[in-house]
Amino acid sequence: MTSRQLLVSTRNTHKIEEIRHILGPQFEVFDLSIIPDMPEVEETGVTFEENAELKAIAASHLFDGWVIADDSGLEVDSLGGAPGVLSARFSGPGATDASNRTLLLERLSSVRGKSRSARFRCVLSLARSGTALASFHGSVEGTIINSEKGSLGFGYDPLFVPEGHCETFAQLGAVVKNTLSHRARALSALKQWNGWRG
Ligand code: ITT
Repeated sequence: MTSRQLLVSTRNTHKIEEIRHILGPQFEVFDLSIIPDMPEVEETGVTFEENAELKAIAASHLFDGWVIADDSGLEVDSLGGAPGVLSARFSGPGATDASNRTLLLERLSSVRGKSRSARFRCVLSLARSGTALASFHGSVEGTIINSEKGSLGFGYDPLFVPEGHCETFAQLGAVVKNTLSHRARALSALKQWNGWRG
């Protein structure tokens, strides 16, 4: 079986690791380390879909083949859907995963029980030669707990307990996360895309 080459327009090493794991041997996955000179794409969109398209189209001008970009984040119901598209930059300039988690816990310090409901969302945009061809969505519902648990994964994983489980993504680890995550669901839709058959 020959694998299909796919460039992922990201410099986030955690995302790439998960995408490789989820897609398996059907795809040979590259990241932006193969285009070191590509300028940073400004994420000026107001939706995950817009930002995913911006990142996918930018890389597809510089790579002759299939390109996807992943725009993803956490929506917390009691915060009106924040941090949302700003998930990576939630705590401002110089934000890190750790500073973002600290701010999230601060914002939720007086919020109890069911009101701590949240979901991760992922939108993948598929592009080729400067044109966006399709987008694929995935989400996973869950709850934000009140202190960090676990050391696996990245981003908000130590605070997010997916529905149907008692542990965070950072405790459950890659094998469980990659079967039910927002990213796994969006990638499953990408794998089933009709256009691969053409
Ligand atoms: P690229 O744009 O280069 O892909 P990025 O980290 O800036 O990398 P996004 O703009 O899509 O990516 O922001 C995603 C943020 O949402 C990420 O930095 C995490 O804070 C959070 N996030 C997304 N998926 C996550 C996951 O599976 N687990 C934990 N946090 C996640």
